[in-house]
Amino acid sequence: MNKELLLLYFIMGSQDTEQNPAEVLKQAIAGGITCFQFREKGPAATQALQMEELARELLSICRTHSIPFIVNDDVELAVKIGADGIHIGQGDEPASEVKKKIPPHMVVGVSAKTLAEAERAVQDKADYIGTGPMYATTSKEDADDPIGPEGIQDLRKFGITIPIVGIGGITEANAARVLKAGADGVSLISAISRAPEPEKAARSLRQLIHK
Ligand code: TZP
Ligand code: MG
Repeated sequence: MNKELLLLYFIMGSQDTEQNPAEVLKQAIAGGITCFQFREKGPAATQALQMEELARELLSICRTHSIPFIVNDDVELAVKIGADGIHIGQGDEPASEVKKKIPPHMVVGVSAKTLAEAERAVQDKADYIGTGPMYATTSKEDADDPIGPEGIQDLRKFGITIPIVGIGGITEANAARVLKAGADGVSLISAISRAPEPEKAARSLRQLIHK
């Protein structure tokens, strides 16, 4: 995956907005996001059938605008709908196993926080790593304590060269710091999904981190 596509990586599920997710996604794209992850999680998330329907709707919006569409966790769903990638965490199957179940062109992203986790992801040929939480977040129920941009700096210092995105509590106020620490992009939920005007929020972020 071209790492430029990770620059402004928007993540959302129906639990992350009071608005219509399709509308929020369209606005986020108009504002300049470069990648999208469908992450349907938690008690407010939709159930299986509805989830596939929503995934297909959001995928089709992404396709129209040539924005990569990544599915969180659900390998089966990602393959079924023909997503561009899958993002997995440490609690999921390792990337090396996931790779056996997906077409070769499909991107695999892995959440990795420690050096050992990142090294394993590299060994498993992950396409990128998501590291965090950078800052405190309310969008993930079981989020660990924040590690700050220093967490990315450390991974770089110890030789992790594959693309990294920072995640967790990223806003206009701190996005530049995350990039400066060595990230190729910022991934975020609420700064766009819960903004009164998602398009405006995405545009400001994009201008701020313009490369
Ligand atoms: N993984 C680590 S923090 C987080 C995820 C999915 C939530 C990020 O959401 P927000 O609203 O950008 O803090
Ligand atoms: Mg997961």
